[in-house]
Amino acid sequence: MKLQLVIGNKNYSSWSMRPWILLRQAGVPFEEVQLKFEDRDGGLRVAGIEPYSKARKVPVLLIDGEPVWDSLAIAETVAEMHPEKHLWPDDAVARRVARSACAEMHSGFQAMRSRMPMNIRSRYPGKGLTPESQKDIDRIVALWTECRERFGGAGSLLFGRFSVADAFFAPVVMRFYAYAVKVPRVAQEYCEAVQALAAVREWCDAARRETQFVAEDEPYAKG
Ligand SMILES: N[C@@H](CCC(=O)N[C@@H](CS)C(=O)NCC(=O)O)C(=O)O
Repeated sequence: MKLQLVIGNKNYSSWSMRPWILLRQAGVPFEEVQLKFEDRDGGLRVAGIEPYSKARKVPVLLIDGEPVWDSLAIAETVAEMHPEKHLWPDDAVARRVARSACAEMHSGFQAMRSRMPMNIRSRYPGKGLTPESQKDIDRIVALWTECRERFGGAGSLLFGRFSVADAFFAPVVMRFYAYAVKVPRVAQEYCEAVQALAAVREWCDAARRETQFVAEDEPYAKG
């Protein structure tokens, strides 16, 4: 089966980062198709997305040319295609919590998302911190703490070993780094564990080499 993952700019595209980290860290071979964001009419579009997805958003996973769009659908599909990789926790209770955590991440945290857009090559300590984004951060820290305490025993990630949940929260870890968000020790250690993953290091190295400036994702850049 031929897998192609269509992604946006590695520096900015938090949604694209999730399935890319999932596939790469799990050792599932895929071809990367990278498209570029364009600022257009006060918004953002993905240049050249039309042949890949009617939804016109990245990421898209093409399986023998057939698109799976939306990062959550892609993650479920990859986990289903590779049961031997145990991409969801084996324990049924842990698996329910992992799915809930991913769904909460997928549909929530709008204040943190909009005030602290992912920007891997930049550092804006303290920017974007409002009462609303702090509330999102507090909830994420509480969620991470619960997962680590209840299910993290066997390793340094949310459910011990690597799972879909870590791929989903990797962009949040990079936001916390960019905006120097202060978090308690358990969350800090989790952030370090995610940043040490080979796939995360590879994505971030490539993101730092990108030079394209996308105004829509740069609320704190000068001039
Ligand atoms: N829920 C979608 C969101 C995807 C999304 O919003 N992608 C953004 C880039 S990170 C995009 O393609 N924007 C282009 C547009 O809205 O035209 C997912 O999880 O894949």
